[in-house]
Amino acid sequence: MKTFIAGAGSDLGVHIDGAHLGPIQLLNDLKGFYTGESFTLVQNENIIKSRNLSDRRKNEYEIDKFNTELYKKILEKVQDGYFPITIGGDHSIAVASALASAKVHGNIGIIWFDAHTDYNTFDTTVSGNIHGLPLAAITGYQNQELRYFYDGKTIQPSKAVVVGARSIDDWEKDNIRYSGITVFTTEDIKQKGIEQVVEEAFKIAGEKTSGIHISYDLDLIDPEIAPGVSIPEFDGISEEEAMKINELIMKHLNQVVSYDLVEFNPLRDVNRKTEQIAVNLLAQIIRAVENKGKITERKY
Ligand SMILES: [Mn+2]
Repeated sequence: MKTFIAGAGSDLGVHIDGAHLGPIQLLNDLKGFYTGESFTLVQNENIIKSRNLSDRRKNEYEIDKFNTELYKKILEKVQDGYFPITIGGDHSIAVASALASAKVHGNIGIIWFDAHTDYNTFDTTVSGNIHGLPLAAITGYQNQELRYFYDGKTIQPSKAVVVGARSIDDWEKDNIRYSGITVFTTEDIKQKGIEQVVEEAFKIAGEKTSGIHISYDLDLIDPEIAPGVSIPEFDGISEEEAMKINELIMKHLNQVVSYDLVEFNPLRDVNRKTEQIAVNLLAQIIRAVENKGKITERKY
């Protein structure tokens, strides 16, 4: 199957700088490996960014403008039958990628691999960082300001699953309860094992849906192993578990219709540790998608 790679170079969703440099770095690393036909890079340039901690709606209009452009580019390619792989950028860019997929594939589910649930609203956010709001926007729970560009159906909360959460704000917990999304914490992963948790996530997101969007935030992984993210959280999953998740995603590739890898921040990385993991994850997915439906395996 044909892949379309969208670099989404924006860090407008977080007061810490650097995630906007993630995609250009990763696209560069993937050069020579990536043999697909199509890619784009949307870069946010010439923007005066708000980093003001008391600003409750940091860069709201700029993010909307960025995502409108990104959405159009991804949508066009999904309509042409491509499988989009979107490289962030902070997690706010997933509003564009997930909804482009929902627009074309209809009633899809979503699995959100993340240390955070990203389920705040403009009323509940403590930081005013919009990268903490996208999953609520995607599942139609308030935040319509983040999807003005979208005229399709949002993803049903009952088909949305978060895996790996370990930092959830108090008011955000109320949003989660009211909405009905499913959350598996790192505690659940410790108890049940990563494989069982991910299989349950696929069951929920895949039940009576026409596909699944995967959104993979690198802060899911422990910051000792992957420090190159803007908001690290202690006690994350191991590298083996991170790779296991990718393996399970590839196992379910007949259901998966789109994939994001977000929040790589090169300015925060140490000895390119996070970059290496990100490249490995992306390379595996690209190869698996491109081989999907092929009889002979291409050798790289
Ligand atoms: Mn996130």
